[in-house]
Amino acid sequence: GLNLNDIQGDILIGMKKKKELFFFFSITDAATFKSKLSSDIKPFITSTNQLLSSSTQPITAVNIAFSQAGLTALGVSDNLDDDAFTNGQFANAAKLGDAGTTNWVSGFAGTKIHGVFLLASDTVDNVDNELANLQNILGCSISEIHRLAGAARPGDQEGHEHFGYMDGISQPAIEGFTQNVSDGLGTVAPGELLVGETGDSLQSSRPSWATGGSFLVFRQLQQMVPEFNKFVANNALSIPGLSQQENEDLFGARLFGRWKSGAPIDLAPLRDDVDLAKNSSRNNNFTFNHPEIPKFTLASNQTNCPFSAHIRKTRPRADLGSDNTTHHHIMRAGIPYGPEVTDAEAYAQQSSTDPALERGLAFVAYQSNIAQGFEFMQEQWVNNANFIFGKPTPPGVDPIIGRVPGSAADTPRNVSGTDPLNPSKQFSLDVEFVVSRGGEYFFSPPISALSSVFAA
Ligand code: N7H
Repeated sequence: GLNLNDIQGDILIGMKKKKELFFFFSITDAATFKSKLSSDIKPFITSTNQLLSSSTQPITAVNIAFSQAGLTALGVSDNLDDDAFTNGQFANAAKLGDAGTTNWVSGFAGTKIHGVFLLASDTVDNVDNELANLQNILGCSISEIHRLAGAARPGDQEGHEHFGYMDGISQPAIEGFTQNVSDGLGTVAPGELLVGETGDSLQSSRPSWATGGSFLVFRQLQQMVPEFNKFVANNALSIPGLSQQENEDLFGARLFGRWKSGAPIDLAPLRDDVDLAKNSSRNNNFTFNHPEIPKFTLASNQTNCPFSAHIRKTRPRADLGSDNTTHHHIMRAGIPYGPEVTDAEAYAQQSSTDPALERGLAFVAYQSNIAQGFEFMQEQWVNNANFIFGKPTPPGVDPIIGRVPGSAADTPRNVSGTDPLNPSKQFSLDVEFVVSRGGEYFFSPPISALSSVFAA
């Protein structure tokens, strides 16, 4: 079985707190850092087991992860056998489709970042106190490169990301770990998410100390919320019997594959259904196929859900046969960052250029193999206008996060399937709703490694 005392808490279940700080640092004194890490920092690193029971949850949960540059700085020379990790995210920016790296936060550009602390709690004060504690222990052995403060959105928007859609509903269920697997979801082997575990295709070539670790993909993804809202309003559908507002909401929902509530449009194709959204045994119980509908053809029918919808592009379910045999799964653990839209932005229908008003998603994805997980999804599915393959009209790119690699930000991106009355209709998007501000690839090691290979 999995060693849940050794696997860092964020990987399989997420720290799920209202506030989360990502603190990116470089190591300036490796010898001091190593000794503090193994003696004084390690006790603060939160395991999966600690998070699972409310009686052992710390006030502020702490996780730590290292980039390849960080491993090198610490003299950890074992090859983790993941090329994307070894090269770092900056080297892969063009492959991922980022519109150059001019939008990248300067700290992410290059390989300056050695590690990241993830600190999660109910209040900003708790998080700040814990960071001060860690900085006090580490003294001058680290220096700050960048920080990003995430926070759940206020009031009834808690759990929803900045475009207003509920997030975190569909996650891979793990064999032998996830209890109460939702109807409709298959399970994946633990080794798809954890290095060295059953189902890790490179299990035999990983260093043994790395077992139970996971690669953490971090992306700072800026969201252009007023622009998105304006676009949705301007492209309302015209389904008879639906009000103007309903036609607008339906268009937005068809870009994601879920309503703002989280209800899947595959099961609620015309109107939102809040009861369905909240019911965890039903809100993942769909495959995009409808054998119960006479003459329904999976290969060509997108009446319920466009082939290009964000959740269909990132998890095609029946389109690829059995969902759990594709081996392209990630565990998502992101959180929104940045302020709510201001009245002035809403009125102007565009985002302010004030850096203090930047908002988006602090995207976190775990997997045992970055090329098979995040990179495959972004490059082969999301950005590939022909995916899902074999459909009568090319689906186009994912309207939310899809990009045509090598193109400028205002290059039109084609999308089809959004209009159920005319599914072959293509339209072109010349605005980007999600702008990559860059990120880094990290390894979240098993906690035991912090006092063995990392301290040696
Ligand atoms: Fe997505 N969003 O909050 O609007 N995502 N995502 N994502 N995403 C999902 O089903 C969003 C991004 C996946 O299993 C939902 O849990 C935003 C990247 C996957 O059915 C919503 C951004 C990648 C799933 C969003 C963003 C993915 C998923 C529905 C960027 C990987 C699960 C909630 C700012 C390359 C699919 C849910 C499944 C779902 C949003 C980015 C992947 C609402 C705003 C970069 C695998």
